[in-house]
Amino acid sequence: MLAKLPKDKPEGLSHAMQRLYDVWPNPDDRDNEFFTNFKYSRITCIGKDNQVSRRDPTKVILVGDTYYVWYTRRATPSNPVGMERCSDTLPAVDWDLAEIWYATSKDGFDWQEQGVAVERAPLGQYGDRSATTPDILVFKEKYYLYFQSFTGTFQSAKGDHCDVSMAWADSADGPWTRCENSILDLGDEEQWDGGAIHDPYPLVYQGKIWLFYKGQPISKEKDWLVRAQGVAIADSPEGPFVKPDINPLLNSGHETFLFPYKEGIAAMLCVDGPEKNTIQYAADGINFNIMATVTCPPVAGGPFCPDAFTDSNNGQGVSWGLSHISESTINPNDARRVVESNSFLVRFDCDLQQGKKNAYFRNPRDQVGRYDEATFFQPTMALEPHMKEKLINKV
Ligand code: AAL
Repeated sequence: MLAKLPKDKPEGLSHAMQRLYDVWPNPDDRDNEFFTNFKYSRITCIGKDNQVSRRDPTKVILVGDTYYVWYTRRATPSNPVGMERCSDTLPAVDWDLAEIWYATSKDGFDWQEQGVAVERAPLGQYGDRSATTPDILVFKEKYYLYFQSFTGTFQSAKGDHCDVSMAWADSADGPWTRCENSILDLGDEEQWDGGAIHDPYPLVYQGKIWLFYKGQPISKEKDWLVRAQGVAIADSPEGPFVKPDINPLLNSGHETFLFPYKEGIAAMLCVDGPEKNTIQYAADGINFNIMATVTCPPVAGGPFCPDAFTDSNNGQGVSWGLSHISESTINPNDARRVVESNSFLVRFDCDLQQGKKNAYFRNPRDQVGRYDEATFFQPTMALEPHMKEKLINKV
């Protein structure tokens, strides 16, 4: 075959060569508008902090000349102790016994923590255990925070079970009024979202509010779909939210961030599933296709996305946002696994905008240099001594 690819797909190509026509927008990442490297920066005030965990930032929004972000904040006397040992004061998981706080910034690097936005409800009431994993909607000059609402104690039998609730305010600085119930119902017992609904993520699209979310089934058995995401659509922020029959829309990902792009919606998938670390695009907001694979994507990214709510039908994309990094410790109940013990917020920059592209983010070869010695031998990558022993002795 000639090196210059014919415009129309020739017959008799290998599968790999067919994919250059059928799947990938361009044979070179540098010419693929959906490809980007991600660069990270430390931020002030809401960055690394050994006493306080901050995670799962919302989209960043601009109000006047000030950026706003909301996030899960936990300040407890100990690190998470697991669902079996948690108490009224000891958190089960990193997002337990948490509240939603917010911070502001003039430049996206230097942040000031402003205080609590949504507190936990008083003991005994709906939402008394934890308010976590928020995301923001601005709609008809009002502000809406959608978040995970936990009531009662964590129980290992129920797992990471919560409702999706909402709070609203006339100003980004609050005060926030919280709903006293869930605004998005779990699916039926056998549905893909029958066990839990996490990571609510609102956008305004095609004249309606599209609330994307991650679902989880009741069972984790092999033939159940354990990681998928879908959407629920409403005319107004209070709902009712209606789930289209075609759900789920993504078969992979965790804490996925999405953004209007051109006439459709793009999604950055990380962490879980066969299509992790991909950027996908759906021209109709529903049927997503893989457009690029990326390295080190932001975890739980909250992009600055000026047209998230403008329904412009010509989304401009994303060039920066906040995400989180979680410290991991070995799970006391299972040495093969790690648990997130403390998280902190960082800034990411990237090149996912329409128009002029920035060469600084576009060379995939730059990623090679990222994987230095420290990467390969960090605690969660290095082979542990007990495992080395087992491999040598073939046990
Ligand atoms: C995150 C999110 C949700 C989960 C927990 C906190 O990764 O998917 O928010 O409930 O972990």
